[in-house]
Amino acid sequence: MKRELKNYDALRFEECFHGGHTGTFFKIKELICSKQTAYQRIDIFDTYNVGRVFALDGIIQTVERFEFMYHEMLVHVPMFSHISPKRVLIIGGGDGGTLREVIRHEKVEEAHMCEIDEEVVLAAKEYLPDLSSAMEDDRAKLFYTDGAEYVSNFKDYFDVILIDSTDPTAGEGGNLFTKGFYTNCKDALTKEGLLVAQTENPVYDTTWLEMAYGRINRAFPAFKMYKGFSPQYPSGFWTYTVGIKGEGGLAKQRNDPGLESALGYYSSDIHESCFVLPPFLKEILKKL
Ligand code: AG3
Repeated sequence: MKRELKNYDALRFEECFHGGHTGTFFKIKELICSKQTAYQRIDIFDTYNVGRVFALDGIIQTVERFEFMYHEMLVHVPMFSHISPKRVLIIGGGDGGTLREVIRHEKVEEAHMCEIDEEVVLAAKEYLPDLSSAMEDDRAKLFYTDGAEYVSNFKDYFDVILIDSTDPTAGEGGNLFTKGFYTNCKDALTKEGLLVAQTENPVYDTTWLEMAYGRINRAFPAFKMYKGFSPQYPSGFWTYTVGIKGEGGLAKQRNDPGLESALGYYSSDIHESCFVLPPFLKEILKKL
């Protein structure tokens, strides 16, 4: 007789982080897609309580129920800090969550998304419709090539650049993060342009955070870190680093009541408070 699969005997997915001594697990309700591409391994599965999960080389990229917290913070902090962001470049971001938030800003005329692995985009279109919907928008322009190379073709063009990469140690993330890359990003930005990169958690292993922060710091005249809560990733405490090209700071420049009332994490208060960092983290940054 066929026995129904119960939550307690389901298969499980584990992301092991930082030496393999700690990690996050999800019980798998149904495996949706699992494939090796030319660049990395894609896994998408359904869970019992947090919707679908999308991972690259075993590193969690998106958890449907929580992804809004990460994507809203990556996008709306720089987008509301810029007086008029018309041209935006996303590097990575193949699941479409970042693009979706960018497209919500009516002033945006062009949103380029440069994702090296087209298979990620195809999988997101098929299996993650809530994230990938904005890919159909007329203002969205999708490119499947190396982000570092793509950005080097532009001078004084983008108002905001968003780096929505996977971990530098996983898949294709690694080659994006040289000082030369950040300098090319600065050159591709307009006078008051802003770059934001997700810079991982400040808790388990801060090697990557320190490296990215240090390099953005050297490539841009001004820079700042902010924090957000992102339960889908290790520790839930997430950091973002901004490179500021012009004179404008990072105060909120505009109100958009229609958009803001539809958001679940970002707000004017969050915008102001996210730049307040705890002493232990300031201590780490002081050394860089
Ligand atoms: N970008 C950030 C992935 C990093 C997650 N790190 C981890 N799970 N250890 C994800 C892309 C979402 N659009």
